[in-house]
Amino acid sequence: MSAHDRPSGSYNRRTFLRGTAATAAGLWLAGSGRHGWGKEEDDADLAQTLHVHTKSPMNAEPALDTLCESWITPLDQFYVRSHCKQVPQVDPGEFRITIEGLVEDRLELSLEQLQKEFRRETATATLTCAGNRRSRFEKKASGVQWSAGAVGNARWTGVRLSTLLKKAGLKDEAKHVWFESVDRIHDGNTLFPFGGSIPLDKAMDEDDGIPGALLAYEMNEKPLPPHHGFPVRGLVPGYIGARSVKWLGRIIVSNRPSNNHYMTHAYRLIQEDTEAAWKQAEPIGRYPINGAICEPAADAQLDAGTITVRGYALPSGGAGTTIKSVRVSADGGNTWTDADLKSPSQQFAWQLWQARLRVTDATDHLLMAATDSAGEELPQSVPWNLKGYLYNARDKVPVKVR
Ligand SMILES: Nc1nc2c(c(=O)[nH]1)N[C@H]1C(S)=C(S)[C@@H](COP(=O)(O)O)O[C@H]1N2
Ligand SMILES: [Mo]
Repeated sequence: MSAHDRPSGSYNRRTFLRGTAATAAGLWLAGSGRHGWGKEEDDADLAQTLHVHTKSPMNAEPALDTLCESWITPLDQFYVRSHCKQVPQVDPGEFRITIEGLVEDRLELSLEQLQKEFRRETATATLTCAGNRRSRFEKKASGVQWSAGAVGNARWTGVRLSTLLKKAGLKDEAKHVWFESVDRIHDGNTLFPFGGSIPLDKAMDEDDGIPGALLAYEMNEKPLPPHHGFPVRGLVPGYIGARSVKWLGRIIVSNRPSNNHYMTHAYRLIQEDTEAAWKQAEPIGRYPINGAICEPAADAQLDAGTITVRGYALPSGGAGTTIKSVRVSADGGNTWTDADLKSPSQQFAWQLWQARLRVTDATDHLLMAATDSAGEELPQSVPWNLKGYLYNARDKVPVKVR
């Protein structure tokens, strides 16, 4: 049943829901001095704290020195990566999410039901775009030329996906869980929603208290901001950002991976844009280890002597994996200095680090290496791919020393 053909008997309840949810959202909007969802005000706010690559769709990242100041990334420092030209405006009172497909009982839930009828769970997890650090490829890859700021760490609060799937009841053939957004993306003359899927095993993973996936309605204890998926988004710890679908509308349980454009013709590692190449490559799920030097900035002027180097390292996205070590070098990798790990060490979350490093007038770049507890390390180089995904080589920052 859609919002349009609901029997009139449910009118009072819907009006009531709209009232309470809108009041909650209204308080937040008033508190932040905003007047609407996804309007020009939000874009102007973002542009004050983020470097905007493109405005429509909104693609923006923070300055690296500010980014690595805080283990939990403040909302106004959190990168935005959207494919739709306009932020969908969802009335929180009208919002319904459906769980359908290979389930015993189709569910249709309001925001209020999600928030009141299911246990509230909070998970700290780092979200990273598969295109983070794309601009570092020597041969330019297509897409937004991200520096190393398409990554952020937040506390996500919502409902475990597994809880909803269990309530709906899974059929035997169920193997994958699809997420579909309410946004509509133009490509040539077709219009389609953003979407993606994860294997059912990941969705049902409840190890160590960290959910395999969350339907998040809060980010750092605030309602999700419009650009980050208000009112509800998927959040899949350990997977590339593209699988954490914003402005969530439908969840579909299936026996095969989603056939959404962003599963079949994006977020795969290909060398040339042919049907055969897309078919042959696998959709990217888990992200590999990554990391970057956030300070000093590229081309910084330094005095010879001991300097402070800071940055982040993200362990590969497997359960239980944490960063083991970070090292930096001022002489092209001949000698290395261990960095101090400065933040909590958690699976699915980045590690902030800092090192004191001697630079001389022979130093023309700084290098960073890292390893994680799953045995992954930042590679010396990354083979180019057409769409510029998963660049995770040792970071190399050019500097000038006097
Ligand atoms: N509906 C929808 N969900 C989406 C996207 C999008 O364009 N539309 N972008 C994805 C990508 S590629 C990334 S990296 C993350 C970015 O989330 P953020 O903008 O909250 O940082 O959202 C993902 N979810
Ligand atoms: Mo992304």
